[in-house]
Amino acid sequence: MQTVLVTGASGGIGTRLRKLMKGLYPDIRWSDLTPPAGLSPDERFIKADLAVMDEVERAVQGVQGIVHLGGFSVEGPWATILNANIIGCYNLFEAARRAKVERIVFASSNHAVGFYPRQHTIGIDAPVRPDSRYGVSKAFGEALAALYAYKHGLRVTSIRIGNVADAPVDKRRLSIWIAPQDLVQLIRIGLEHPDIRCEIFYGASDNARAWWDNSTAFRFGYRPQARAEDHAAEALAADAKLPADRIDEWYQGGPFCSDEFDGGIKRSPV
Ligand code: 15L
Repeated sequence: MQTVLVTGASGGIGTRLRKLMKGLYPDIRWSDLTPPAGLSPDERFIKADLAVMDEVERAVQGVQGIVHLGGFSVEGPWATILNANIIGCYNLFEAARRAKVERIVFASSNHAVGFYPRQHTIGIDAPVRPDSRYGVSKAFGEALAALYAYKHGLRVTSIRIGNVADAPVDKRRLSIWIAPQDLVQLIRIGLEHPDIRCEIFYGASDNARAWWDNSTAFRFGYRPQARAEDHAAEALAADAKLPADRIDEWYQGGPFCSDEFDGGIKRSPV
């Protein structure tokens, strides 16, 4: 892997990756709508609006691998999700195919499956249950990944990222937290492992309270180093200060499920 493009370079995860991926690949191109803060002279930036195919095509030229973090990273109005995450993701995969990019690591999200109750442990074979328009866009990205892998031969890994932070900040995050270094480990598997075809991993650290069966990632050699339980006391203390919310606390997607919820808890799937 000589040249790697990372989209969404100016966002929260991109900013962390710029430090952690330094020197991992000979040529890393960082892309976004605006340059990341503190870009150093040895870092290469390419401006690209994901919703504009010409700009995406320019960004992927000569690249072997892409880490696609770009797009809108929370729930938003339909027009925003449509442009940034649906059209943007299509443009990225299609431009990658045209430019003969070998591999894509797609930043999917736990919100593609957010409407599973917390009492369920789900693997990657559970049907998607998005909890938001944002979650739908991540399920769409996973579907694009399968199309471009099986029809066009790209090697694609979708990582259903939980929550990237230095430590889990509340009870829900104790189950879904991923430390930045563990995320880098998963990304490297996606970019380098010889047997990748079309995989889905859960982006979670070694979390004793996990709701996800991450055995596929473990089979590819993932060995998370960070343990959520080491931060349990602080996370539970912070959680005690949050307002009680039945929907939020029932489902894995938390506030993304309770936001705009008018389905009636009794009629909702368990
Ligand atoms: C996500 O997918 C978001 O990008 C992030 O901002 C967090 O809200 C995270 O999920 C989460 O579920 O905590």
